[in-house]
Amino acid sequence: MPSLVLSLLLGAGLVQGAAIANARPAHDSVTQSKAATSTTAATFFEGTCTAEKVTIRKEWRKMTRAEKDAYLEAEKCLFNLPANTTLDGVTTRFSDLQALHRAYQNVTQDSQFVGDIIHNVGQFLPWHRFYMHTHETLLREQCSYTGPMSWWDEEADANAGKLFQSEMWSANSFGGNGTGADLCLMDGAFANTTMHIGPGLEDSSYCLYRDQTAEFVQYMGTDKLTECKSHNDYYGFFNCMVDFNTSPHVAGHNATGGMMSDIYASAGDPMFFMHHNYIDRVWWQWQAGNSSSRLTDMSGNAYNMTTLEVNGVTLPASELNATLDYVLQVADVLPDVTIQEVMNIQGGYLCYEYDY
Ligand SMILES: [Cu+2]
Repeated sequence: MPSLVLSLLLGAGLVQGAAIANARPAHDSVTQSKAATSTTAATFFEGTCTAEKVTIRKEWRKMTRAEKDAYLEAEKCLFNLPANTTLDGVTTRFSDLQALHRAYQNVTQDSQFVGDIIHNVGQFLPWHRFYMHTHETLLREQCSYTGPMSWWDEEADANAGKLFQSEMWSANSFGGNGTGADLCLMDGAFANTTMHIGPGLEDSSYCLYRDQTAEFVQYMGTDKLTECKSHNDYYGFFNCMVDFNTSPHVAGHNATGGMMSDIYASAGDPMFFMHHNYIDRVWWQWQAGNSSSRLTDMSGNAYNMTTLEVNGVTLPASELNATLDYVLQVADVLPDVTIQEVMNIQGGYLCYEYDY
């Protein structure tokens, strides 16, 4: 299999998706081998995942005060542990996560620049499911977190017409909108946090910032989700849900705004993980809606074909599609897995359920 070297070479590479602050030369460099209705009423236990072992991911508002505090403390613990990757710009264990999400948007494989291999590609949803699991694993193993993982019910907040008035943004949760000229986050558990990854592909010291933007809320409510879930095939669902600028995935990023709208640096805002667990839940709801086909339904390009074309990259046809045996990586923070291993959130490698 080809080796991946996250690029030092990108000048003004192609970027897609959410707004990008800039496209300066990358600093990340790592070498690794590419080895090889209610959802929740239904269970799909397999292998080592059993009813006794399954963990429940709870919507933030369903968490007790003690659970919320423990979750926020564990996240802050990751901000206070030393980095454990060699990705450039890392300063803390949390920044390892942020940096690896960026690194996979800037990939050189066998000396060929292939760019972003985690967005606008078929493996988007499985990779981000694996990435959410990676975050959970760090909270539990490095910060002794024993409580539930959590998610943000964006659909409910959008339907209620008060996305930015919800408890998510309160001073004893994730804090609210940015304030001042730099839109720095000044309240909540992550107030006054200095970031070191980004903006964009740059590394500098700047505040964790937000810029809540109401125009995107229209893509986050039940109408849009119903449209996306009406697709019978993964590709249609994925495009509607994740890929288009009118998608709930992009809307959640851009409604939160600030760092969350910077595709490279976005994982620096702890809301990223609440948002992507929500997106993961919607994918799971869709999968569970027709499990006989959708637990194995994977498709789409494995690479951004425009990036390959612009850079004159040629790859074997066998590598161009996202298939169940495609290998997902998180810069060795956890061992690689295949897409197949994360298709079922109760398939043994993963073992969780959403509370509703
Ligand atoms: Cu992402």
